[in-house]
Amino acid sequence: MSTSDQFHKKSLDLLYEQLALKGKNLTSLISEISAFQIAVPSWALGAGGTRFGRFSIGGEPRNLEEKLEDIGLLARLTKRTDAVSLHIPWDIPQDVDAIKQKAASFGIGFDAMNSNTFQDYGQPLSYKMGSLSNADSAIRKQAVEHNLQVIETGKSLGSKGLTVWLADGSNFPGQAHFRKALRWTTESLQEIYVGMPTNWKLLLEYKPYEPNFYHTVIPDWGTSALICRQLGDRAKVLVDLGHHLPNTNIEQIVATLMHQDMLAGFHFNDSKFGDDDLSTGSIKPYQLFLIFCELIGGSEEKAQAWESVSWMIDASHNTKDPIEDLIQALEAISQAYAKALLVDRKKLSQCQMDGDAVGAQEVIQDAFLTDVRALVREARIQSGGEADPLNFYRKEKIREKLIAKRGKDTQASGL
Ligand SMILES: [Mn+2]
Repeated sequence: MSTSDQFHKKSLDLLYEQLALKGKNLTSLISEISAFQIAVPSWALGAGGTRFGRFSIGGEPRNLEEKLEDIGLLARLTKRTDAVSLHIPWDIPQDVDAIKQKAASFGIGFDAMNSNTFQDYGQPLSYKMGSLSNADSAIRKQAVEHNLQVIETGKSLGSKGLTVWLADGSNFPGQAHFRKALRWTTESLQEIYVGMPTNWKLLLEYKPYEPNFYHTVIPDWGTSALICRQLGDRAKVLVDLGHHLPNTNIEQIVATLMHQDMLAGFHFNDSKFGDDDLSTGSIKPYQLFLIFCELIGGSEEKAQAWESVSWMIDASHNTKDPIEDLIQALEAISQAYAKALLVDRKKLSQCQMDGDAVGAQEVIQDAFLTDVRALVREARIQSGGEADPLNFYRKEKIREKLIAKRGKDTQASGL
């Protein structure tokens, strides 16, 4: 037995005994961790960039088929992802049946579709001054039709959702009419909403700034929720962790949205200052854990069903190998989830009722400070994944093999 296998066995035995003393069942924890799957977007497999430049990592997937191969590899190593979220027009499937077959061969399904009206990509009219909120009705119509086309593509693939993130906004005071922009956006989204099949949901994302730096049409969860209310029950708010101003209480937003059955899903990433697209859990693991505490609480207390929430990683890998970064992100998400599962919710509830702030903090931090790495690793092993995916990836020299096969200067579609 290797040293790392021995270490794992000892850690797991210890954890098993400790959790048994706390009345926790290791088997059910492992099955809950194993069942939690997170989608990977089609734009996450290439080196990301900033507006200042982009540095290729070599061996990047050259087409959708190769992106699926990379996600298939991730799925095989980690057993924590079973779906791809496609971005249109970056990844339009040329042969739908072949793409479906390829994805199925890796056990990969199709999560929510992503439309793109934040850049010009060969369409007749420019989105420079906005898309769904544009003052020109012909541009709004074009943007609506793009979204309807994305829905059609998604239907053929078996997707069940449309994610809309709008870059619309303005850079200078006076440039845009706030109320008109909001009304036009809502009207455009209404046209898109009625074009969705009845078993689909619309995930409406928000972002406080960037690429516009004075005003964003949908800057926060409240504005997104207001619009969703006007659309219908199948429109819900999408929370992207990086799309908040520093120190925003995101766990409270999650609780509030679940209270209204309005949480569509999550985009996982992390940030220090703003939308930095850093690896999930790399900056604020405690925040991630607290978010999972609210998610589990909201689901257990029947505010909103766990199954109704979509999960996806949405990060940019400017300096890391994207596959390594995704392995780390999936691990961090599983750890946060596992820790949140350890919270003694009965005790916490009692502390809350008693006004025992000290006791409540002890309960929360007892779970957070538990080392759950062996638990997450064991869940992965039992699911048939690699014990240590990152180590396996490096030892097998997978990036080097991808460079040999695809070339050193390949560039995946995306930003
Ligand atoms: Mn996002």
